[in-house]
Amino acid sequence: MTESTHHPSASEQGVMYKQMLLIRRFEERCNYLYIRGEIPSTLHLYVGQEAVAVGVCQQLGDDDYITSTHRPHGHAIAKGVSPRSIMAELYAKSTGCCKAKGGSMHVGNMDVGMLPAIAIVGGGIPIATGMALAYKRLGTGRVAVSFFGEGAANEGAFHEALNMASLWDLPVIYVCENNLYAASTPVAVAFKVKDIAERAAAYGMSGEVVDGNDVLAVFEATGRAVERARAGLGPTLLECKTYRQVGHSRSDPLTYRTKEEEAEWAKRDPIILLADRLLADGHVTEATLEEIEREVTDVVDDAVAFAKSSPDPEPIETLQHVFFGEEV
Ligand SMILES: Cc1ncc(C[n+]2csc(CCOP(=O)(O)OP(=O)(O)O)c2C)c(N)n1
Repeated sequence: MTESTHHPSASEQGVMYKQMLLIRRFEERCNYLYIRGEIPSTLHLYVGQEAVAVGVCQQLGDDDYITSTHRPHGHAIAKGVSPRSIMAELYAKSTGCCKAKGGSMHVGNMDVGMLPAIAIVGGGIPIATGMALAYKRLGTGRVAVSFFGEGAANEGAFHEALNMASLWDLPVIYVCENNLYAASTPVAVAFKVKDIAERAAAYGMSGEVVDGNDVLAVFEATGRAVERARAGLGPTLLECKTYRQVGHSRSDPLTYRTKEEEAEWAKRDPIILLADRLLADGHVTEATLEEIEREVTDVVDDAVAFAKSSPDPEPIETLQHVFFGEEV
């Protein structure tokens, strides 16, 4: 098969810009609300990694399922889970996407192809592999995608799943978001290989290193992987090199990395990179970008208003939508 690369059109690039900005503004608001004590529990923010979720999900349909991690807000928004339902979930309201039973680390919506996120590091990898096995056996033409951090690539489940997927030519894409730290552990002390994508060779599958801060590069690499998967040519390991611009979760003093490193990565902010490119290519004007900013702010305001005005779950709901064997 000759692989073709689909370069995103100006309008596709505009859509991806808006989505990345929505994820960023949504999470900035979450952080603010969290610090004010309005939303409970903890948050793992995706700030800086938006190009990965958006570039990948832009290549998928509602029937192509993704698995996600403890850092799932970006994946959820990119896959089409409504910001209202995510915010309501963070507020633990009954209108939340998991009816207040999941919280930040479990957001998702099966209707748009996102299994509620799994906070066990590496936990989504074998599940996506199983979904891909089902897709293949049913002859659906669908593709499964698993997002995970580089820390998960050192879990046993990663190796077992990739070997099986490759053996059986399963239509699955493993998206490793290498943000250089697994909580406070730098990649240099956890990996002997330079690129995690090299591990694809060990299982006889395609592997590719991608600039994870360049949404167009992520989009194009995913397009090639989706094409291979749908053609029955098996799985791909995409390693997206990126950077988490904020702490791992709440109260992370960030003592394990330098301010200089943070400043270097800030220059390669994925949203600014795309804005600069759109302006340089004449696809947008400053006024268009300001308009998108206003639209995104409206969506976030609306999500917060919806969440705040939604009802708390009734006590009986504790027993609903869970498996007891009997409908309550
Ligand atoms: C099996 C398992 N071990 C440990 C943890 C605790 N934990 C939560 S996030 C995290 C770091 C994960 O790093 P990585 O996979 O690189 O993802 P990132 O946080 O960088 O997005 C750890 C160790 C967990 N949730 N699950």
